[in-house]
Amino acid sequence: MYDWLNALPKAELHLHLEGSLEPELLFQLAQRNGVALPWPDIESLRAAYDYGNLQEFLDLYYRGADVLRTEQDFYDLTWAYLLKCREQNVVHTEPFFDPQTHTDRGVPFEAVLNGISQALEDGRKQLGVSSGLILSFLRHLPEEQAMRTLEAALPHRDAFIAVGLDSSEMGFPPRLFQRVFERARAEGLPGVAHAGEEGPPEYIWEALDLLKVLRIDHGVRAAEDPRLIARLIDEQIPLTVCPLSNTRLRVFEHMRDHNILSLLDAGVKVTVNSDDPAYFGGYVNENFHALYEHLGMSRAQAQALADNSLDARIAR
Ligand code: ES4
Ligand code: ZN
Repeated sequence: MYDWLNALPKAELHLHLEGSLEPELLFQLAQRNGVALPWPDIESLRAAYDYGNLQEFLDLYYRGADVLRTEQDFYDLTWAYLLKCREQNVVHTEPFFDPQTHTDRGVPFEAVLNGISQALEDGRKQLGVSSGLILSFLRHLPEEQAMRTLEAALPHRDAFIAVGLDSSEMGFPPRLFQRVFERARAEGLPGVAHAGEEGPPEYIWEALDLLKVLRIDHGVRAAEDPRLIARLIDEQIPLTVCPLSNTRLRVFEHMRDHNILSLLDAGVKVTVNSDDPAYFGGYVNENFHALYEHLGMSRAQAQALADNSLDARIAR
């Protein structure tokens, strides 16, 4: 079964490039850039990968991203992830990056974008992995700063397939970002948004009705609202679900409690994704393995999840 799952062609639609920064590369870049780290070695960094909630993870994720300084760093980060894609039969990927995490530290927007874009281009040519990049706004910062980020990105409009919304969810509802998503849409950039990971179903309604997103990232708390579930099924709105992320961040206490297969069987267009694989203990295939191991996922269910991922692509 594991070999069969690994061989399934699949797309990854919910992956933060900064969250694919493995400890080995993190330490290598820290040394290359002369950045002092709060962890004496790789083992003590790994020991810190123990989170009680989303915010505890984000604090570590932003700390780790501080080693990314040059265009070459962003190239190396993206290339390492694309090698994983090839290894795991991820034939298509639509990764996020968070420009504000870098520009707020003084790294030029173009250094970030050029490093990532060059790696994605080389991935298409040399690895056969197709891709489309999603520019994600940090929701814990004001909408004006997201708008400024969009303005900085628009001269490179063709480098993107969509805009996204991530970071701390509670207290930062989608309605706060209506204008920036509207502006992006006017430029031909559709939206996706994290919603219903830690936040209530209401945030998913807002992402759909106010931001007019094409997909919901996570969305697992939709299960609390039968009317919302009916709409997701009726409109076949994809949910990019991240099982290992959800258990690591205590959205579900144990994998056997996860609702992804119930949602699938109910007719919701759910997909399997890794979110921040370096921080959550696995890439896409390890997420599929966990569903087999703890939820008894069948081959037919795995095939449907993989088919959904290819079907829910924005870039074609
Ligand atoms: C994230 Cl798991 C998750 N949720 C929200 N924002 C994020 N950024 C990176 N990983
Ligand atoms: Zn995410």
